[in-house]
Amino acid sequence: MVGLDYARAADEAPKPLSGAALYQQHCASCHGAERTGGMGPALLPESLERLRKPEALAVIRSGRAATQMPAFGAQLSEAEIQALQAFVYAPQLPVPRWSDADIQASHSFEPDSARWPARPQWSADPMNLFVVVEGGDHHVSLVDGDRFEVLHRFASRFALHGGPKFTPDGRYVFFGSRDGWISKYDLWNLKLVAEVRAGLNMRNVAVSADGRWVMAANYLPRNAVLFDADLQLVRSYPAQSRDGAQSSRVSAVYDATPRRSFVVALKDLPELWEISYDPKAEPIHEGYVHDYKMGEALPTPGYQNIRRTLLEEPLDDFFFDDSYAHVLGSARPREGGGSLGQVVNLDVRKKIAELPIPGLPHLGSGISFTREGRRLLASPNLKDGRISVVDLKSWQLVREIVTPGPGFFMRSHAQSPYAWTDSMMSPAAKDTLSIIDKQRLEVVAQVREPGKTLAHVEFTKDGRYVLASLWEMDGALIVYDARTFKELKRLPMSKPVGKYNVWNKISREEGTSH
Ligand code: DHE
Repeated sequence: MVGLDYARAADEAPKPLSGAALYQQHCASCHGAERTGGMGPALLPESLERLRKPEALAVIRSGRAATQMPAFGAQLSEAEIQALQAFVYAPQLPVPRWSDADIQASHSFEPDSARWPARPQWSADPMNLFVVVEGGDHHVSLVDGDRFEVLHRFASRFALHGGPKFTPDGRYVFFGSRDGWISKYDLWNLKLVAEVRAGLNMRNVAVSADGRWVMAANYLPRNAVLFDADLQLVRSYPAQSRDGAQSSRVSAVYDATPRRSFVVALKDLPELWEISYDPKAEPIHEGYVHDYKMGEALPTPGYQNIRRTLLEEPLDDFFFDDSYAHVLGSARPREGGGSLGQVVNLDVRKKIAELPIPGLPHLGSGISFTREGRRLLASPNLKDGRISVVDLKSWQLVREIVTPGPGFFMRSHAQSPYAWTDSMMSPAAKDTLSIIDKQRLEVVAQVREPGKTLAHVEFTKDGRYVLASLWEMDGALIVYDARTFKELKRLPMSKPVGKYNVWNKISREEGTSH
C-alpha cells in the first residue's frame, strides 16, 4: 500500500518542463519559434558560437543590460535555466530554412529616398566622416573627423560584424549583422533607405565598386546572395561543389574593384569563387565560344556566374595584392595540423605559391606599404604575438615583428610612417597598442589603457590622427596624434567595435582593410 501511495505522489508531482517547452513558453515570442530571431537575436548554435556557456546562463538568469532581455532568475529554477541553455546550444531540427521567398518577404525600402537631397544635410567634411560601430548597445555613431564630435547616433541591427561598406561617392553605407540583416543607410540624409534579411547567420557583405551590387556571405543557409543597390534580391548561389555532392559555409565575400567582381571564400570546400558584375566578363566554361557581335550589349555567360578556382585546401581569410590578381589566403587550422597559407592567381585560376606564415594569420586585416622599393604585406596573427611581413613579389617572409600578444587588427596610412596593431587576444596585453615603424620593421612605441581592452584603430583622411577603441561597455573613442602618439581627446562610447573613415574606405587607402 505504502509503495503504491508513493508511486501516485510521484505521478502527480509536476514534471519539470523540457528545454524545448520552456523555450516556447518564455523565449519564442522574442527569439522566434524556430530560434531564428525576431525582436531578439537568433538563438541557434551558429549564432551562439561566440557566447561562452556560463555567460549564456548568466544572461538567462540576470537579463542583459541596455537590451530588452529580461531576467528569468526569479521565475525559473536553476535546473530550468540549465535546460534552456542546453536547448539553445543544441542544433535546431529540422535545420531552419531561409529561401529566396523569405529573403524577398523580409525586404523593406523607403520609396521617397530617391528624392532626398543629394548633398549632406550637416556641415562637416563628408569625406572625413567616421562611421563607428558600437557593439555594447548596438548603435552607430557618425563622427566628424576634423572636430572629433559626434554628428549623429542611431540604433543598428543586433551584432553587426565586418566592416561597413560604402558606395563610391561615400553617400550610402551598408551594414551586415551576424543574424543576416543588411541595412542601407543614407549618410547625407541620416536615414535608413532599405533593409533585407539575407540569411540566418551571415559573415559579411561586400559592395561593388560601382555601388550597384551588394553580396552577402552566409554560414546558414550555406550560400552567397546577390542584391541590387536597393537590396532587392537578384539571385542566390548555393555553396556547393560543381557536382552538388558537397556543400560549404561561406566565409567571406570581398569586392575586387579593378576586376569588377566579387571574390568568395568557402570554409569547407577547397574552392575560391569569383563572380563578375562586368557585363562583358570573360565566358566561364572552358571551350565556350561566345558569338559576340560588335556593339552587342548582351552580358556574357561569365556575368554574375560562378568562376571556380580549385584548390588543395579551403581558403578562409584573405588579402588581395595591389593588382587584385593575387589572393593571399589562410585556412583555419585543421584537426592536428596548422593552417596552410597559399597564394592564388585569379587569372590562371591556380595556387602559385605557399605563404610562409605560421600560426593563424588574420590576413583580412592585413595592410600593404612600400619599403626600400618593395611592396610588402603586414598581417596580424590571432594565435601568436607577431606581425608577419611578406614580400608581395617573391612571397617570402621578410620579418616577424614581435608584439606583446596575439592581435586582431592592423592599420596604417600612406601619409604615416607607422602601423598600429593591438594585442587584444592576450589577457595580459589586451590593453596595449603597438606602433610599428614601417621602414625599420620594429615596434617603436606603445600606448596603453591599463587593464582595459584597446583595439582597432583608423586614421583620419590625411593620416594626421589615429582613432582607437577603448573596447569596454563604458568605453570610448580615443583620438591620438599620429606623430607624437599623445592623446588629444576621448568620446564616450558603448564598446566601440570598429570605426571606418569614408575617404580611406572609398579610396582603398593602402593602410586600411578593404
Ligand atoms: Fe571578425 C571583420 C572573420 C571574430 C570584429 N571578421 C572580419 C572579416 C572576416 C572576419 C572574414 C572581414 C569581413 C569584412 O570586413 O567585410 N571574425 C571573423 C572570424 O572568423 C572570427 C575569428 C570568428 C567569428 O566568430 O566570426 C571573427 N570579429 C570577430 C570578433 O570576435 C570581433 C573581434 C568582435 C565582433 O564584434 O564580432 C570581430 N571582424 C570584426 C571587425 C571587423 C571584422 C570589427 C572589421 C574590421 C575592419 O576594420 O575592417
